[in-house]
Amino acid sequence: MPASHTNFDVAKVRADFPILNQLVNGHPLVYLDNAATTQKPQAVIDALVHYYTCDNSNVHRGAHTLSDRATAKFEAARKTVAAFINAESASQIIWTRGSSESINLVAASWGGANLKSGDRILVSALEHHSNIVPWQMIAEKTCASVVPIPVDESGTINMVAFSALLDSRVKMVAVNQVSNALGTINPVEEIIRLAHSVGAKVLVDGAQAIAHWPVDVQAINCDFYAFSGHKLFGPTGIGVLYGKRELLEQMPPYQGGGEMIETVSFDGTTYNQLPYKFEAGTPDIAGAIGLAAAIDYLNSLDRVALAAHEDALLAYATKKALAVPGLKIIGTAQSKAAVLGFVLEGIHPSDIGMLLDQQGIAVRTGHHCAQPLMEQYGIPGTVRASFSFYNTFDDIDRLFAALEKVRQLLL
Ligand code: C6P
Repeated sequence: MPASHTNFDVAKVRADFPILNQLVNGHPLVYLDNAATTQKPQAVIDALVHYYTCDNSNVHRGAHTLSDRATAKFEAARKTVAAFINAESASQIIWTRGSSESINLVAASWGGANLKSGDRILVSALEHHSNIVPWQMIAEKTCASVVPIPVDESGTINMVAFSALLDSRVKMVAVNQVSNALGTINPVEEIIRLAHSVGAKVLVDGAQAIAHWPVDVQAINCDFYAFSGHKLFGPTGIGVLYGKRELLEQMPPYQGGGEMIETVSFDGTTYNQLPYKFEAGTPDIAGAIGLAAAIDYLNSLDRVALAAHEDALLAYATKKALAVPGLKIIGTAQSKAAVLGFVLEGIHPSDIGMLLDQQGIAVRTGHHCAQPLMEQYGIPGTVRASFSFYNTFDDIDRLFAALEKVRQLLL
């Protein structure tokens, strides 16, 4: 099978990711766990090494050259992110530790200030725990309630049921753009339009979408958008929260500490302007710079070609999966991105994961932090192969050849 079925030059991009070129358990690594975290191109590794070798310093504080340099790069990274998602201004980009912290920030700060008894927060049944639990926590404090938006057998949000849930009690709708467990692409523009028609705000969890196609927060008109750097070829420990300016301005700080204040006295404290109001303490400076390097790298590639390649990988893997006796694909929505989840009759997903690993193939198994969804399917978990643009058709052939060995061994 050729490395690429499209014009996209996979071999060229693979050379940018040194980690891919290694043996695991005596076999060339096949990395199919990109929904958990993506690998890092050399440009990101170089940016981190350069920062710690030449520029390391604290930001916004020091009266010296290194601090000035670190601050300039850190703030330039914020502008890079703003341009990448087409935010109106860099001041609407809040650095966090990742998608989870971004959602927790909105739930605690916006939710704490705006929710009251009887209010409703709608979250889809497809959500990652990070887009369920923070809402449950704030609902408990404010006497609001979290109501699931039903999802059908294919893993598609039931838009009729969603519309029926919308009324003046709904204050927040929190949905992912792509489901991490199934790969379903949700119609976020339509969800946002409908939610806004009853005055609700919308948070989009972009953790699984951001790596796959260009996101335009103004075009989709979301109120908040959350994502993690490590799922976008950047470092772990850095994430992003975008918010509409008027909402961020009204929201109280999330955490207290250095940087988020304007003045502090025992008579009272005033808070810094956006985005610093939400950034207590020394941030992940290297992480922000590394994330900007990842975005620059991605921008240097043809993103239309990347997306087409990933779509072709998913179609090819789906076709192969359908030919495996006893295999059931979990997640068959019409619109899907880069995720193939499945169960194999008679074999536990974690046994499959372990035996694939012995053949050099990295997948994730389990509930994928989406227990309510697994409960709906009546399964403890799935095997999940998730693709990125550096995967090849040969990777997929290797996956299914290894799976056949697992079947022969255990059935
Ligand atoms: N999903 C997966 O293997 P953090 O951990 O904060 O970077 O991202 C949390 C998160 C939020 N929303 C979605 C849709 C996600 O997929 C994730 C992370 C990983 O599916 C790790 S559990």
